[in-house]
Amino acid sequence: MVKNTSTSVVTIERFIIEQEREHPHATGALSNILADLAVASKMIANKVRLAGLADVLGAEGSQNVQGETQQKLDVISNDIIYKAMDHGGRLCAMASEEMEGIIPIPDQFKKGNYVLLFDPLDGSSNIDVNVPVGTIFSVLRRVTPAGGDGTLDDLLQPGYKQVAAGYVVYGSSTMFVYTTGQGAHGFTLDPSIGEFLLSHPHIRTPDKGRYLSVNEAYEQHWEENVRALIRRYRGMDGRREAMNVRYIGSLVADFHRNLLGGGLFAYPANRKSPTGKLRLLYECNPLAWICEQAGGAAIDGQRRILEVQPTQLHQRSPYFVGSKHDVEIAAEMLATA
Ligand code: P6P
Repeated sequence: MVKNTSTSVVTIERFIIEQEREHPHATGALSNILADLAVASKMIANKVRLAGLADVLGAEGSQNVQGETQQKLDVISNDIIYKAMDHGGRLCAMASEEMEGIIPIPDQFKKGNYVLLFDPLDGSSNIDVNVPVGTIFSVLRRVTPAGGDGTLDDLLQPGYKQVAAGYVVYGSSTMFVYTTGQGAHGFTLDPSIGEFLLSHPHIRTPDKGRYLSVNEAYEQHWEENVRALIRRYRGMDGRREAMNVRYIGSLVADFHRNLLGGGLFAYPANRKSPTGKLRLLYECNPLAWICEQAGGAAIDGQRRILEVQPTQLHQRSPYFVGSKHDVEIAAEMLATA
């Protein structure tokens, strides 16, 4: 785990600009997208912090496209990101877990050359019990001609096409972790000054995991090769020392702990979710890229998840992400039919 040992105070805005300088042809648009997302996440952090007090608890009552009851903070977080990103002139379209179709940029605003996909508040079912939740985002360059509205073609791109990816974990502290392909870097919010400060530069995830994050309640619904894999991670076949099982049921929290401490997060397909539960475009892909940038790996069971060509906005995928050695074990054991 990398801690920032330098005494210099580096804000996320300054870090983004310094990284931009490494790309002489950069226009600054991507930097602005990241800076705007940092502002939106501070606003969401405020809402999450006050969840118990500001009567935003409890379900909104409506259902989202996933058929899940929307928590009030889901809706609020979605609106915060939309309003922070719709007018900057850098995006030509957006997509959110909370909204069925493509989210167009309002007519009165300039259309930019990027698209943003996001899960505004993942793990929201944990909100009422004060378990850490998170925001996840993915940025792609548009593939359709500049100037017009973005289309599904701009959104349905494989994960290796991402130009930026990140997450925010609203936990004991609020952390913003992102990559633009120049390593994965973590920033911790100092609420006394309202700034994200560099705290985890160049995150490296241990090659071999300490933690196993999987919901074993589904064991009866897994394929036999998945059951054998989980038994191996738990040291039950003598081929690997046992990993500690840590499963919060909040993807960003489980992923973040494993990224820093080393671990394997698995959400296999099961008879209830035959293509897995997690969404490829705005959950699996952004976290996979961050993990790879930190030296880890991510597969869907058969191939590198960033190579999967999406066909639907909200498509799901089986997911195995984390320490390289442990993802390699999954690839080996799941290759067998
Ligand atoms: P299960 C939360 O609803 C979520 O999307 C992820 O944050 C989390 O990892 C997963 O679902 C938990 O799913 O089926 O284990 O409760």
